[in-house]
Amino acid sequence: MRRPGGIARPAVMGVLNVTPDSFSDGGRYVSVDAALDHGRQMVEQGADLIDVGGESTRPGALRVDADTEVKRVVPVIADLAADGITLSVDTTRAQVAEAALAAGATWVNDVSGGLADPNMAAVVADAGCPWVLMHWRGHSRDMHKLATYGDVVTEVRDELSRCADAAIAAGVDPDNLVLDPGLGFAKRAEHNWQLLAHLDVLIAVGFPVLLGASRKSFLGRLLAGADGQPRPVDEREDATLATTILALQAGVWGIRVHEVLSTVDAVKVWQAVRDA
Ligand code: PMM
Repeated sequence: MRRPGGIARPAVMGVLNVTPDSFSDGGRYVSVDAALDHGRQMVEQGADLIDVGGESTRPGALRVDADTEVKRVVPVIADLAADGITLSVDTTRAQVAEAALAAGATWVNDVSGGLADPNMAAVVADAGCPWVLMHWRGHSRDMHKLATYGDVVTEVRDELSRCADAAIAAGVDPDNLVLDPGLGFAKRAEHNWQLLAHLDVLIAVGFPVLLGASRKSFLGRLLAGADGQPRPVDEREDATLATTILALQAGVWGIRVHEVLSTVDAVKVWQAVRDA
């Protein structure tokens, strides 16, 4: 089993969005101090790495410029890295990745799978760092209309495999690659459920797989009340945990979550059963 960045399965990646508008934690950690406190708290709770993002990728979100993204993430990364915390930068831009790596991040989490910025592969290859390639078909503003599939499971697998091939051709060490099916990105609810049901198909490609289902809208819709309104974002934690257990059981390497404490508890239960 590969251990990207030395992190063994099951890995827990804690989400730290330093944005005013992310769908689940947007606006909560905009000040550097609040972000630092939350990042440190997630590490105390057992997160293996913290994923710092400065651009919202919520469906329909408008883009911010690269300088704004750098200004949001770099101070947070620099301070948390000084504490010895393992950090990934959640960005699709090579310029932001470069600044984040210089500030102390040691992972790049690219929701575009390397497709958004032709310079990203070279930055990652030069840094020799792990790179999460997430399945993506276009920026948030347009992604809803890109959610058309014949067989979502094999199409996501094949499109991600091409991203991995391109990364390797650009000089990235295969041992540094992690694949992520990108739940909610150019996917309708039924696509997310199908991907969750067939994680084995993506895992069979041979790279560690990361899954991000935490608090996403397909869970909110599943749990809608009698009035048809989706369950609010901060009341989707139990459903998120259910996806975590299913993903671990399917064999993923890691999970990307907002709520670290309950995730680590669930991981411990899963491990105890596995080892019994
Ligand atoms: N989801 C979001 C952002 N970044 N990165 C990866 N690798 N996988 C994901 O599923 C993913 C991601 C969605 O927004 P959030 O940061 O508010 O969860």
